Amino acid sequence: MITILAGGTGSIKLVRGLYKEYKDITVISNVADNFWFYGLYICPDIDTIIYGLGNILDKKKGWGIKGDSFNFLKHIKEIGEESWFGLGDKDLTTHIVRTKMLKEGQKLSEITEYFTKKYNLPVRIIPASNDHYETRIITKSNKELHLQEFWIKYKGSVPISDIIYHNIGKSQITQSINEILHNSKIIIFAPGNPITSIGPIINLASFNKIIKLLKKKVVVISPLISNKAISGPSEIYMKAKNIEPTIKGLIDFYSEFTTNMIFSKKDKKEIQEKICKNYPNINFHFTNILMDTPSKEKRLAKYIISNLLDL
Ligand code: FO1
Repeated sequence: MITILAGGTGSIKLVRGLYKEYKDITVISNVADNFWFYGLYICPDIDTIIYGLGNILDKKKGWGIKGDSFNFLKHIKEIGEESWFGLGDKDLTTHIVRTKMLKEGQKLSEITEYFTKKYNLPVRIIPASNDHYETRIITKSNKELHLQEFWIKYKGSVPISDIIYHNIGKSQITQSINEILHNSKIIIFAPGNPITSIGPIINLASFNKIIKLLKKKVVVISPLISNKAISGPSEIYMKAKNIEPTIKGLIDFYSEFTTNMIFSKKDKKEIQEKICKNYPNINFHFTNILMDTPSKEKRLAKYIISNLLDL
């Protein structure tokens, strides 16, 4: 089995590539960007994986359902209510059904399995936790904003002083995760935001303990090329956590969790000449990690399967 830690809108590209090349796939999804909106429980990262593998994802936006309409959102705006979060009409179906099932007492992992079956996806998608904890941005004026509010409502324009995972200390990993991690041939950290997509998973106390013991089979794919995020606000969030927003900062951040990291060939010279001597326990691999076409998604998946499956 290959297990992939995923979150954000970039991870699905790798999940999609691997899913085409290898049949026994488990995705552990970030849940710390989940939030309540209009009484509905929204789980963007889980939905991106489901829609992406179900081939209905709006690939241009990277989230939501392709060709969706936004009549609900338009109308709620017309009556003067909050409309900053782009809930599409078809997408609403997922949030309504999920919220109903949650209120009936089902766990998020059970609900996610239900959707996986509805869309006939032969993968396991496991929420990192069935408990609600959330990534919050602490602003310089000392306000706490949910990640979605910061990034979408305020368009990332508010000065940040810190980022926290609110309630993580009281949250448990989903029960099946321990066995899944132990049974995996490799555990891949998708090229997601280290602070808001992968960070919330690996900082769950029991996850953290297990993954450090299994670091020999962890493979991290860099979300940065030439010290720039491939997409999204990785650098902003790394800076807020006092992590140098560079390849070096990224290696430092992940060094306690992994012995294998994949970077773009463009970073080979810098890493080999200046960085790798400080990290003797990490094997650095170089290939083309940009996945802007389906064939590049498959190419990276093939690279991983041929070079890193038997660690
Ligand atoms: N991202 C945006 O930038 N604007 C939106 O209005 C928006 C709506 C949305 C609705 C459903 C969904 O599943 C995802 C949505 N996203 C939107 C993406 C989402 O905020 C991020 O991808 C993740 O939370 C990052 O982990």
